Amino acid sequence: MSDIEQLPRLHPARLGALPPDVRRPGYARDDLRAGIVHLGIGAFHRGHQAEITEAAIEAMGGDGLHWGIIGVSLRRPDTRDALKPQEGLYTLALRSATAETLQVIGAVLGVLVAEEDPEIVLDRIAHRDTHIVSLTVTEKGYCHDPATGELNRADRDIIEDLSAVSHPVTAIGYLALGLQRRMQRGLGPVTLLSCDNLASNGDTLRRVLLAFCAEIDPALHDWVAARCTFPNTMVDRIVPKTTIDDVAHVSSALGLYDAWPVVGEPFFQWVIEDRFAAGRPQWEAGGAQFVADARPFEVLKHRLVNGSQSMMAYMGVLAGWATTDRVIAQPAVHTFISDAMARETQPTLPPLPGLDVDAYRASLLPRFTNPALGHRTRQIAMDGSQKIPQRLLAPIRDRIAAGQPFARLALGVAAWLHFLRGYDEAGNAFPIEDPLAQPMAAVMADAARQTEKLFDARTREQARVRTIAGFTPVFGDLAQSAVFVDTVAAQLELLCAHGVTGALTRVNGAA
Ligand code: CS2
Repeated sequence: MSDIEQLPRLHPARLGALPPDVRRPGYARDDLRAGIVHLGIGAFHRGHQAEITEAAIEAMGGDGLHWGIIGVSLRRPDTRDALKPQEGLYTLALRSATAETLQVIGAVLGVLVAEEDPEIVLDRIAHRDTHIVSLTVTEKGYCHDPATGELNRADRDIIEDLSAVSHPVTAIGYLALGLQRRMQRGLGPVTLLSCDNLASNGDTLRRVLLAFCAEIDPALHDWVAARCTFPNTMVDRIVPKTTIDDVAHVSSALGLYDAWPVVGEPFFQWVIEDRFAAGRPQWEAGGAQFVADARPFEVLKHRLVNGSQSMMAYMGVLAGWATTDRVIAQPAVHTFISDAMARETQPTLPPLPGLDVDAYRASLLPRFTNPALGHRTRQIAMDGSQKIPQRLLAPIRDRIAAGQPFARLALGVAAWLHFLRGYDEAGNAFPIEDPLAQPMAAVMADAARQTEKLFDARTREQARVRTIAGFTPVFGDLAQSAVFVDTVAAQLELLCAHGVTGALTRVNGAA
């Protein structure tokens, strides 16, 4: 047992022992009841929505006390195991380069592990006090086809959930059965609130859930379609995976052992369409913005924030830069990301009335530079098949449609393809963590076979990219676009010949 673990455990009875500068729940937590069920209680939810819910609970006085959160982990028990002895309490550490604030959050009342006890999760969704079911299950948790946003009926877990629907394995299966139970109990509808980085996340959730419901119970399909709402949301805060060092640092600052704090940046944004079927917390008290249409904000964020992060991640993994602050500290990357955002991505954005997009864009580089976060490139690089379509391919399509160049965004795509080989520039191998890793590996192997006899580098890379882009679940019809194939192939050729730094220097020097 480490010294830290010997400290008294963070617990509601010990809140009085916290140092005075650590914020703590400013409401009668004993009276807090659950009104929200959250599927996928990872670091992001605890570092984002839960903090804002805490602010709403405080601001709403007695009315806030029915907006506590029951978190659900679909499979892993680790969050429940860490938070149970703490009765749900955990610390949020917000770090900039020069300062850190600590806040003990009380909004999460408990965590359920679906795999251990599916019934209790379904009952909670079907509880009369539940008004919102929110989700951060990552992009792949929607079991959709990334190129079209439709339910992926070939997904193994979806096939399983459709054939044996009493013990689901997917979030979609849990939602469908939980809502079916609500309908059967004669309870009212809920709001289904997606907080993942998917294009039109609410619309996508609605589409896949309704497709699933139609298969198992047409009456349920009609009930959900008519009564539940699915607001689109844009969520933003960088919340890396918590490390052992974070646990030690936060616990010693508290003087109490917190087994699983969360670390994030001070920046926060949450833009939500105000369409709630059964009420909502006053999240504006914590800084959330309510709008009629959140989709332009999603496009802004996925393309500028996440697109830049993904490009930095693949280049970083290839070149051996472990965290994003190290990547962006390379002058060639700094120039590249600034130019990619300003010259290629920003012109593709939809109108955003009232938003100063230049200022928004300028605010991103300091966020990426934050050295206190240690945001790992390997973490961001995961699940590229689910991320690249909305982050890089969507703006590329817009550039192609407008007849505009996109060499920088193409270098981002080429870096992903290069990363998919599974080894870095120093020859170190790494695993590809991606739900489509297997079919993509097959496509890559196919491309390698088809091109092994092509000795002209450009012809070879073109043939390679054309074959890989034929993988329609990710690329849609982009293999048909000669300019897409040629531009990505040219960048892949640069990466193969000159490595990340060499390719960046050449692209930075181009018009
Ligand atoms: C990151 C995001 O891991 C990733 O894919 O790009 O988690 C990113 O940090 C957040 O979306 C920022 O809001």
